[in-house]
Amino acid sequence: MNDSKDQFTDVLWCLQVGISSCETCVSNPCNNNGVCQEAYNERGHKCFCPAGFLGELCENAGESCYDGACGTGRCINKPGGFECYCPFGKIGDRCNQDISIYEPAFGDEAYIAFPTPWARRRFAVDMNFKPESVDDGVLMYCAQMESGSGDFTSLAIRNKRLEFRFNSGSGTANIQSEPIAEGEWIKVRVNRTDKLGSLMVNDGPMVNGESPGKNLGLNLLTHLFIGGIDNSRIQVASDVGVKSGFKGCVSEVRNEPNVCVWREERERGV
Ligand SMILES: [Ca+2]
Repeated sequence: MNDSKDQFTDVLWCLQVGISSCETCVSNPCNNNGVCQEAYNERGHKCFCPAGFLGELCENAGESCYDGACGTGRCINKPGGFECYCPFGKIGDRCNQDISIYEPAFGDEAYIAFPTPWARRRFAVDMNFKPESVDDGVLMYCAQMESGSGDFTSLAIRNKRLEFRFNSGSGTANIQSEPIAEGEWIKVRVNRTDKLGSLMVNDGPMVNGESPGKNLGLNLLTHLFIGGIDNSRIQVASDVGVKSGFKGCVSEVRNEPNVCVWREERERGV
C-alpha cells in the first residue's frame, strides 16, 4: 500500500467533533456598509457593495452598473464608474432627458442599431448624410459574426471615396464612388442582389460590381449599424478596410422595413 492512499484513507475516517464553519464575516471586512457573505473563495467571504462603491472590500468609490442606472439605455462599467449609452431620443448622464434629434450628429463612438435585416438574396440601404470630414469612417455595417468573421456588408468613407463592400462567403466585392466632398449633403443608395452590387451617389451614374466566387447568400446576424459600430461588442471585419465611425450628420436612413427620417419631422414641425 502506498503513502498517498494511506493519507486519503485517513481523511475519509477523520472524525468531526464540535466543528463548525469558520465565520469569516463576524468582523465584517466590507467597507462602506458593504454586506458580507461567507463564500468558498480565497478570502472566505464576498462583499456585496452598496450603490456608489466597488472593489472586493467595497473600498473604491465610484458607481458600477445597476438595474435602471441608465433608464432605458445601456450601462457599461468603466474604470471608476460607468457610462450610459442612451437610446435614440434620450440624452444625459443617465439618459433621463428627452431630446428631439432632427439630424443626428455622429462622433467617434456614436451609432444607430437597427434589427438584423433580411438580406440573404437582396439588400438595399438609402442614406442622406453630411460628412464633417472625409476621413475614413464606417457609415453602415452588418455582419454574420460579432468577431468579424463570416459574411458582412459595409458602406464606408475610405480614401475620400464611398466604398460599398459585401462578402457572401467566397470573397469581397468592393464598389467605389468618385471622391466625395465634405460639408455637403450626399444621397447614397446601395443595392445588392446575389453577387451583383451597385452604388449610386446623388442620382449620378450607377457603379456596378460583383463579388468573386460561387457564394450567393449574404448571411447576416448582427444588428445593422449606422454611423458607427458598437465597439464594446463588435469587431469590424478586416475586409471593410475601416474601423472608426463616421463623423458628420445623417438625416435619413432606409433599409426596409426600417426607416428613420429626421428631416421630414422637422419640416412637419413635429
Ligand atoms: Ca454566405
